[in-house]
Amino acid sequence: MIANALFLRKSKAKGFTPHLFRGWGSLNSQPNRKGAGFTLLELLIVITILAILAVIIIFVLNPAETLRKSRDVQRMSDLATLKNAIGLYTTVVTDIRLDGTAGSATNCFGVTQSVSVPDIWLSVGTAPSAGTAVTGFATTVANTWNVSATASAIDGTGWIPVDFTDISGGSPISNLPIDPQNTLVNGTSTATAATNDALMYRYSCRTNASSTNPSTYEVSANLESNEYKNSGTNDKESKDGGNNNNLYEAGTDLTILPNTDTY
Ligand SMILES: [Ca+2]
Ligand SMILES: [Ca+2]
Ligand SMILES: [Ca+2]
Repeated sequence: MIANALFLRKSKAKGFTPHLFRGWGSLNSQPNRKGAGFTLLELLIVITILAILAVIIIFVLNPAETLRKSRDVQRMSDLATLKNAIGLYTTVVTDIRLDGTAGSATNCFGVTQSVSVPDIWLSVGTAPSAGTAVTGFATTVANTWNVSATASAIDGTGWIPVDFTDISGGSPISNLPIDPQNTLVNGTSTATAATNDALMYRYSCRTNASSTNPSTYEVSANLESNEYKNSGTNDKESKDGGNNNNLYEAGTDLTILPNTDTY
């Protein structure tokens, strides 16, 4: 009763209507607790503060962006791994076959990027069903997408047609890295036309008329985080020395894969 009376007095002093809170006094009405309990108002304040803190934590940590960033870090690491592996392959192997065939890599892009049927290899399992003509190409590239059912294989049957088992001493990698999302359909990219939005890896090489064993290639990935993508706070896509500001490019010639959005 004493606690109830104190509560009512407090409530009056703070401008509350006492009869509305008469029942609530039972929360701290046990005589032995001597004010150790909480009023409903105090509980509401604590719950509100916790809710605000939760919103702030979610906003600051931004779990979706954190996941995008970790996938981007994986992509940059994967491309570095591929660059090292292909670099070792072209250094050690005499009969270099960057397009999977012997000779001058005629399935690759031409010297001037103007061959009619250049090949692009993709890490996804299903190729786009139609291509779109792009600047520098004589025709559409609809029938030049290459995908593999055994994408991770390193013996030339994977999504990159290089046979890493040809390296004396063994392949430096046991699997070809695949994009963490590895999907063609994303943003403006559709199952019928690939754009830079597709979260997949791309690879191609360049035919070299003066060499039977051309060794220039490019591999690229689409970065998606607000930190690493084009114009991001730590932009990696437009600052890689390549010709496509919306993809992260690596390799020995970053002008092989087109700089257009749809190709
Ligand atoms: Ca780039
Ligand atoms: Ca991008
Ligand atoms: Ca490029």
